[in-house]
Amino acid sequence: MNNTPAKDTFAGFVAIIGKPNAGKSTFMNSVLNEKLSIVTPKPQTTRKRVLGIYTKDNLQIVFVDTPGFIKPRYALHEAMMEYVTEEVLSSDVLLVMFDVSEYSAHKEPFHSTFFELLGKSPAPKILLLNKIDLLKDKKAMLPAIDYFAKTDTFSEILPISAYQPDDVAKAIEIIAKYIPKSPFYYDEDLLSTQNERFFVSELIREQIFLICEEEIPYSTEVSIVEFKEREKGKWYINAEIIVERPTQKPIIIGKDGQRIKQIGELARVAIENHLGTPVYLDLFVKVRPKWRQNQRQLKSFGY
Ligand SMILES: Nc1nc2c(ncn2[C@@H]2O[C@H](COP(=O)(O)OP(=O)(O)OP(=O)(O)O)[C@@H](O)[C@H]2O)c(=O)[nH]1
Ligand SMILES: [Mg+2]
Repeated sequence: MNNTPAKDTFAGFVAIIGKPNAGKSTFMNSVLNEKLSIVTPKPQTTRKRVLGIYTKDNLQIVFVDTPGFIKPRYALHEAMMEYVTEEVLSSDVLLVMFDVSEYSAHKEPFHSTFFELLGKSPAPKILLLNKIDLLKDKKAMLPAIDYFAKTDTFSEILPISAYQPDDVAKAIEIIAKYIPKSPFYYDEDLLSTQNERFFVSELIREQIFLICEEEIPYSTEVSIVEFKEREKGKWYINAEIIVERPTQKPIIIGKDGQRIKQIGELARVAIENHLGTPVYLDLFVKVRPKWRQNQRQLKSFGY
């Protein structure tokens, strides 16, 4: 019989919250050194919760990447904000991400409703002032630090660049101090909980965000219709790109089908990298009028 006492383990859920485009998904990917959440320069890229499970020695931090905090304009936004609220109310630690390069003394960094939501959680709150690499003069972050310190909301305030491994390591060290004693929630080899269909649809949506302009990325959803793993030869994936209006369909398709071809080629490469196998990707564009405002439709897309 083994008489050595079991080592104490520490485990907890850490919600990554903040405004759109602050670098929440970038940070989580940096922590896990893996592309789990899609990242684009456009706001409102993330729409669902994405888990990133960091396990090292006797510590497991379950990061939950969330959509950026916004005032809802559609049922889609309401579903997105429901994820944020649920994570704020249930997480062990709240990691608030703010793009410090956009701080201005003349503008409130967060809408008051964001602080109201934070106030509903007893969890310790850690503020990451992200994108310090964009500051020409590092002193420029002092007014932001001062402002947030005066809110009396945060246990820690740490300036970082989500691109810098040293900064990310420092952030993990600080977060770890607040993780409670608990058994692990997940197998130590597991990185995330979403299925492959989810990652594939996200990688297609990422290309639409990167390639299409204006309202198109926001009016678009991706739905996997067929996902066939094959022992031999390429896997077959058939996906629908859903748009809101008939006029948006030719925009996605492009002249002589050039745009959808480009989306398909770039997404296929990303999907092959992710799955580690060659893939045949078939894309079709479908119109679902006002899907962003339709609860049933949203449900069918997994919201
Ligand atoms: N210069 C710089 N850019 C960054 C940094 N972190 C993230 N970015 C960029 O900021 C943009 C937004 O990053 P995301 O990680 O998608 O931001 P997000 O907070 O997840 O955004 P939403 O999903 O829309 O809420 C991308 O173009 C990133 O490459 C950083 O530390 N420095
Ligand atoms: Mg994101």
